[in-house]
Amino acid sequence: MPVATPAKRPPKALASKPAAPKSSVARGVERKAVAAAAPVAQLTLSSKNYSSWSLRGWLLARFSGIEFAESMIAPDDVDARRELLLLAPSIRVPCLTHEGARVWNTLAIAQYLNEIAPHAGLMPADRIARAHCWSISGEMNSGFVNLRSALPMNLKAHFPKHKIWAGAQPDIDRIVEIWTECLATYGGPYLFGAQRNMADAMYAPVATRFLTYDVKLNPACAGYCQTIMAMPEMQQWLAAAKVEPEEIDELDMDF
Ligand SMILES: N[C@@H](CCC(=O)N[C@@H](CS)C(=O)NCC(=O)O)C(=O)O
Repeated sequence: MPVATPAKRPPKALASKPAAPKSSVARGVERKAVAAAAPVAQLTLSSKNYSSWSLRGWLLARFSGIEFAESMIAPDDVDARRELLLLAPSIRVPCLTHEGARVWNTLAIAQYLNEIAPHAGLMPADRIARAHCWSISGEMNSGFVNLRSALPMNLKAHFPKHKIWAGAQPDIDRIVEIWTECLATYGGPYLFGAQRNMADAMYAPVATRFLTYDVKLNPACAGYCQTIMAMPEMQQWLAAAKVEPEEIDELDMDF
């Protein structure tokens, strides 16, 4: 489980429940256990409601099974941005630091996590499936610009009957084609079969957008969106996003 270390504003959703009083011996044992288990990895993120790349990086880290601390940077915090520059020259999130390594691109994070947690199944074991997985993950990383700008991630919002801008439709059509082919080839419920992997982390924020903006999908793709939303990690992220205080007005209106 990740440990939250907020940089400036503590995310309320991550506050832990008050614990029952413990004896001093029990507290000592607990302190040692906490010290031994302190995560060596730190994942820098911004908004849980709006930052789709943060969600991708966080899902990858959770799928990998590594222990990590979250460091939250408010999107409008100039000082925090300066600190981020020391970690990520791109001044973008997500950024992972781990045992001297700094990794600041989602695909690079996936590759790095796969190296340190090779048995977590972040990438398919089969060479041909792995090539397919990298190809569609790369397509997400570098493409679908119209979809990303026309339908920004906003987990708190729901815009039923949203009118999709025609420029975004080819992106939606291509994603439907990718998902339909994967689900038919590997048998679902995830893109590469029974085990969720890098590709599911890459496309998870697309599933949320399709639901937020009421995008009409074929039954296989609609089912895939539900599979993504039902993942326990996704539920945890959504719960934290829903109580985040930051609001970006332009993204909250029905446009
Ligand atoms: N393809 C990049 C995209 C990273 C990205 O665009 N991150 C956004 C957050 S959603 C960001 O940090 N934008 C700069 C900002 O918020 O100021 C990656 O894989 O990490």
